[in-house]
Amino acid sequence: MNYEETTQAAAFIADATGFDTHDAALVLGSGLGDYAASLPDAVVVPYADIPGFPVPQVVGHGGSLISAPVGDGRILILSGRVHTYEGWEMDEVVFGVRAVIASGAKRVMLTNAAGGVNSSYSPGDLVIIDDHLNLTGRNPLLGANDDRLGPRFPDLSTVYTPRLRAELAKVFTDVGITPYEGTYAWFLGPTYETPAEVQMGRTLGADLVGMSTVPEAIAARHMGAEVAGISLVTNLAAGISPTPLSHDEVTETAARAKETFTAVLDAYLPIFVSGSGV
Ligand code: 8IG
Repeated sequence: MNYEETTQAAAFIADATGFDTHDAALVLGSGLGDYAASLPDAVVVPYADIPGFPVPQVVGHGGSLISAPVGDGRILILSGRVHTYEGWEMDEVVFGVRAVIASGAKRVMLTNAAGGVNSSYSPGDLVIIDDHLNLTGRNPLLGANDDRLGPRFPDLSTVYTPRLRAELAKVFTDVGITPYEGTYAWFLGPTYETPAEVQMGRTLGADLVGMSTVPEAIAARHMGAEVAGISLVTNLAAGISPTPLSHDEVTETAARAKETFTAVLDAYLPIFVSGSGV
């Protein structure tokens, strides 16, 4: 079922973009969605046109898939994602990532806005994800396994490929920011955590807390793609921040960090797409 729908979506993407294959993919998180608009010669395909694609219920923006030339290859960018807290099924949450991998992407960069738990971080910092904690009890691979997608018991020893993390760290340094690395804990949401839950996360090894990314990373590794992740710390998590959390704070910080985020992606994507290393 998943395999057929994924393959159909990939066939549609090849047809709609005019490119049989793509090299890599990028998922843009909250507040980071307009990066794709800056890329020249992009082909935009609304999610609503792609068979099987879940369409985010955000007023005025149903999300779109963008195909663009980058360096010596092509990238597919998912601008807009759906979350488990909105009531989407796991299969729907990972549909986009599966479709871009079926379209040829061998590497997937996942980006998100997240709460900072590590006290070294400040709002506006970018952090390279080095590992994750799945604290939700959900998993996109629950249920019968389709061996055409990947193995029954995927190894998750290196979800976030060390080589890609090292390349990103070098790019962070080159653009003049600290190459923080951190472990991302997936909480279901939609509530932000209580201070006690943030302390629990800290005790368990979390540096970041958020409501996305982990299911996509799992589905991508299942299919054999390599994964890189970047979190934008938009707020300090509850109990670490002296003030209550608000979505407005998140949006404002994302807007302020846009320049740095753009600088990192502009410098790194050609390397990421070529797969050749730094
Ligand atoms: I942005 O503090 C953002 N997303 N779970 N906690 C969780 N998700 C988030 C947070 C946060 N900030």
